[in-house]
Amino acid sequence: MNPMLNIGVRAARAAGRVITKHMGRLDSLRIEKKGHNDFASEVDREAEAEIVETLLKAYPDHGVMAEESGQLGNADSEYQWIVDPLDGTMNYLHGYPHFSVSIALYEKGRPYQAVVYDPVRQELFTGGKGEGAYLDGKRVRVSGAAKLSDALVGYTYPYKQGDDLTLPLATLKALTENTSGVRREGSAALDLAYIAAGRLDGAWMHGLKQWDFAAGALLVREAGGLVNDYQGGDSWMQSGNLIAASPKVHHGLLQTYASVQREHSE
Ligand code: 2AM
Ligand code: CA
Repeated sequence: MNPMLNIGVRAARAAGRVITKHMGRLDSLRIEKKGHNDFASEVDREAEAEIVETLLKAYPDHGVMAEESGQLGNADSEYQWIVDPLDGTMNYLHGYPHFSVSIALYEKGRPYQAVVYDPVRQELFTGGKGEGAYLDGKRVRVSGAAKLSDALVGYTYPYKQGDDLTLPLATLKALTENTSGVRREGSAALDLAYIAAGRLDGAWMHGLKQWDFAAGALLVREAGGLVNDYQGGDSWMQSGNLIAASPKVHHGLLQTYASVQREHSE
């Protein structure tokens, strides 16, 4: 394994231990409200501190961009770690056992290594640029689903108060009508890892932050899948609006969203 990825895995497992340790005392956690539907707990912070310490101890000259702390370490380094210590915080705070630790390493601004770790199932998804995607050390590929109508797809829309839901709900309706099933499981990083492993055939995601998708998007691409914005371009890295899927399902998702947009611009 790439030595930097190895450190990323060590950091993710350390964060996973913090997360599971506190699962028995969810009622007494200190919770901070960052915005409507947007929470962080002392667990997010403790897990993040564990990750940052592991990464910067091994690589003191690297930079780290972390959800709760922002930029740490050397912002000018060609190596930047993008960290989400607990993706699916809402699930976690409710005791709904579906969340993950997401750690990506960018080299010169491009995705280079990726880890998504599920501390409940103890499943480790890893990948490296040009090296493929792995689940617990075994190579994985996106699904071979040929048609959108056979696809199981994820849908992520973190609602913020005041949002106009017309287009997101029209999209949910179209996905419900045109696929086998829609899942809204609440951890974007894990959805992407599941696409890489062929458990989901694709996903429509809106308004993500870089730490939500940085690791998962690399996993999807390394597993033979596609990640694009809604027009098939690359603006998703800035906007966080993306479609990720196995190639044939990806095409179907792009067409579906295009028709939703057409209907709503008329
Ligand atoms: P989080 O748990 O780290 O916040 C489901 O809502 C998905 O969207 C999760 O991956 C969640 O990540 C992310 N998410 C939740 N609130 C968000 C926000 N305000 N901006 C961007 N992503 C968010
Ligand atoms: Ca997140």
